Amino acid sequence: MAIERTLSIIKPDATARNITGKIIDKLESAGLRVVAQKRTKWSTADAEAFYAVHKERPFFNDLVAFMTSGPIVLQVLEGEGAVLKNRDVMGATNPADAADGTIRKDFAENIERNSVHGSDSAENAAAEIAMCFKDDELVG
Ligand code: IDP
Ligand code: MG
Repeated sequence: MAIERTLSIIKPDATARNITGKIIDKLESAGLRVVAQKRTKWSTADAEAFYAVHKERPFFNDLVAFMTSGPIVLQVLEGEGAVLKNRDVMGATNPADAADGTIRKDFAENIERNSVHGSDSAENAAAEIAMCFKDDELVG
């Protein structure tokens, strides 16, 4: 499988509990490498743009409120099959369904406050990375 890059976000529930290091440890231990990283806080417009694909979903407004409720950590991860590997380490969206050892199984509070985001395809990864970082902020 090819070397890929994917967008990862550590969400406000996790920054609030001071567990960003524990989450990054799981990502790095799985063979993913952080090639860009910044702690920031999204505006409502930022969150609405990022999650535009979900704007018709019933949870959209709550999701935007949650994602703007505190700091987040945006990161680009690189590695063999990084998109799928990151999704594997994250675990299922609902922590009740997440496999043992995954980030969401170990750390998520519920289906919304689930600690991490990860791009779901190579195409979406490229678009999400471009939304969050300039080319010269990626240092492999
Ligand atoms: P994913 O993060 O596993 O890719 P998506 O379906 O893309 O899951 O949903 C984006 C985010 O929206 C989830 O990570 C979670 O924070 C929130 N979310 C998804 N489904 C629900 C729900 O049924 N209720 C509340 N929030 C949800
Ligand atoms: Mg998704």
